[in-house]
Amino acid sequence: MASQIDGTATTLTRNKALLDWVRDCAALCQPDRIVWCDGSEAEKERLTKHAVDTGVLIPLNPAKRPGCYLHRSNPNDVARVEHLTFICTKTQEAAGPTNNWMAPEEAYGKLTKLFHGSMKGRTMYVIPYVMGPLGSPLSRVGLEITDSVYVVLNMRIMTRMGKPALDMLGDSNDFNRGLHCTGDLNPERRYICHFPEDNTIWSFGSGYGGNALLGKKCLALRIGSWLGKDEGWFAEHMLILGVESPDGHMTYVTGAFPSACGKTNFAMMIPPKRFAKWKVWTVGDDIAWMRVGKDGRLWAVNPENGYFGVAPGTNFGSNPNAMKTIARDTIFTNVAMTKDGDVWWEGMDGEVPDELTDWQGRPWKKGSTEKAAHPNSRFTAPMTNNPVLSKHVNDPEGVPISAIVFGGRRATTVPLVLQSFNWAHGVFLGATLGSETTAAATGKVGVVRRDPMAMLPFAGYNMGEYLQHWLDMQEKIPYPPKLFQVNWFRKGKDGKFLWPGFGENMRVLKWIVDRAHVRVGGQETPFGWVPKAGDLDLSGLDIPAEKVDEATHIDAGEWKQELTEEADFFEMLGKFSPETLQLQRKLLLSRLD
Ligand code: GTP
Ligand code: SPV
Ligand code: MN
Repeated sequence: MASQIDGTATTLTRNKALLDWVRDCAALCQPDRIVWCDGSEAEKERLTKHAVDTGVLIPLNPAKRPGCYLHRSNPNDVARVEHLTFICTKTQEAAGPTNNWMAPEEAYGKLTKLFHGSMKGRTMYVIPYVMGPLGSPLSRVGLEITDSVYVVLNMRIMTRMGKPALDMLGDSNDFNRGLHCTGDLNPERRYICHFPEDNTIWSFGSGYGGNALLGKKCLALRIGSWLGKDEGWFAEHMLILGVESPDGHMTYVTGAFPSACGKTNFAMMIPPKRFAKWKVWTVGDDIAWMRVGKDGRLWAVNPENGYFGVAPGTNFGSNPNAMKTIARDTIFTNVAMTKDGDVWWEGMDGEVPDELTDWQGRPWKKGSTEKAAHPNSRFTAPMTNNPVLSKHVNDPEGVPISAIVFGGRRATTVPLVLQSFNWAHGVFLGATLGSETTAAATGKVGVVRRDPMAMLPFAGYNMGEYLQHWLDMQEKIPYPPKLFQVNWFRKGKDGKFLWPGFGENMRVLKWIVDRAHVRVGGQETPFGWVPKAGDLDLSGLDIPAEKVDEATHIDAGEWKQELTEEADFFEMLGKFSPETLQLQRKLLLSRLD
């Protein structure tokens, strides 16, 4: 078998460390075949045909969705598994109280047994990829070994995959070693293990999204955040957008919202009529890597190359740019299929079809109490399909950030928008972010939990140290972005959202941009700056003024309860819980009293 490795590989790379590692993985997993991925069109065609022939992908109607395919996961494998995700550091303290921890020897031992012989009868694909624009000082090379052709085809969309990655790596040993095997999809034998001290990821027993596409949450966030702490930068669960004002001036904003809480939608937003001369451009929809530029501002790149976006709720009203993005060359996962071979999900435009094939391949009839598409069904689409893709998305330096927005999904308490008084107070707003859980991870949906900076499932080290890193970065950023908090998800007594959201979020974004450039006043409250009466442009907005009042209302009673929960969270963080943030909480409490 060794000759086979060398035979295929040497045309692509002579990197000894890489060849040795691939040989070791092959000896462990014992695949029948090894395929090195070069990222070419011919390879895509070949692998797509193979995926169709083996039932991994179902071709969709080429007249309706050219180049599009449907994939159905095993029904037990449809979301991230936070309880099976581990940070494997020498000490448990390094992983901290919010991560599952396993000692590296134990994790390597356990998973070695699982990987042993796990690819017998299967093909082992070797995927070289880059996270980040080619030539960017932030970019990183990863290698993912997988037995899943679905993973290969997704990684091809989500990363800069193939030859450019090997060219960037050269003969360097500095690459992330990602080993993935689908196994038998038994949740009892499912582990997503990160070894940040070894720049290594081992993932076994899931074929789904964030568990299996190792460049995304595993490398770009968990390993990335670890590197960011050591090297003085940020790896964050953030969208990146550019807002162009009528005079052509661009302002770049990042936003941290937890999973399935609106990043993709905000990043692709189309401003309403009132803001017809404004334009929003997408740089990224899920992950931002940010570092201090020579000019003293914070600069962000999107490490990804495509979108792995939530399907349900996406329609031509809520997110027309996403609908255009997924019109072609897209892989759909766990959505429903129409009779004529198109896709469907809850919240799509138009009439609900009478009959569908549901996400599990079963016949489905209108009026059924079960959902036709899985609530965490997704599309994987190349970013180049996005009609509002920023022209700076491949810039090695990235874009300069003027504002950072933290936003959770909160039915109560948290107002539409707040600006922090200063950096430490803004870090406090981000650190205390609460949000209702969603279908993006297995477990109960709709439970409010603390999700600091939307990074609870993704910080690859001690959460207290992570928050301290945010505080410490202040002195490294001479011209820091302004920090904000938003909530699109507050509900009225009728249980309906008070704020129309989606494109209408432009009204809030405009205030944020104006504040970031110190062009508009604000009203000081104990919680932070809020828009002065009349400063939030509501003209042409077709909802009763009382609803906006309710969405922006701050109730001292509700906040006292909130602050108690925040105290519990800071206490849970233990000895690394930053003193500064606890002081911020006490200051707020004293302002309230
Ligand atoms: P991940 O890919 O999981 O990280 O999610 P995301 O943060 O990119 O979330 P996304 O934009 O895909 O939105 C998730 C869900 O929230 C979808 O069902 C949207 O329709 C809904 N949503 C997004 N923005 C808004 C909004 O402004 N208001 C309301 N009410 N719903 C929204
Ligand atoms: C998320 O859950 O935040 C996602 C989807 O963006 S996944 O890639 O599965 O993590
Ligand atoms: Mn995400």
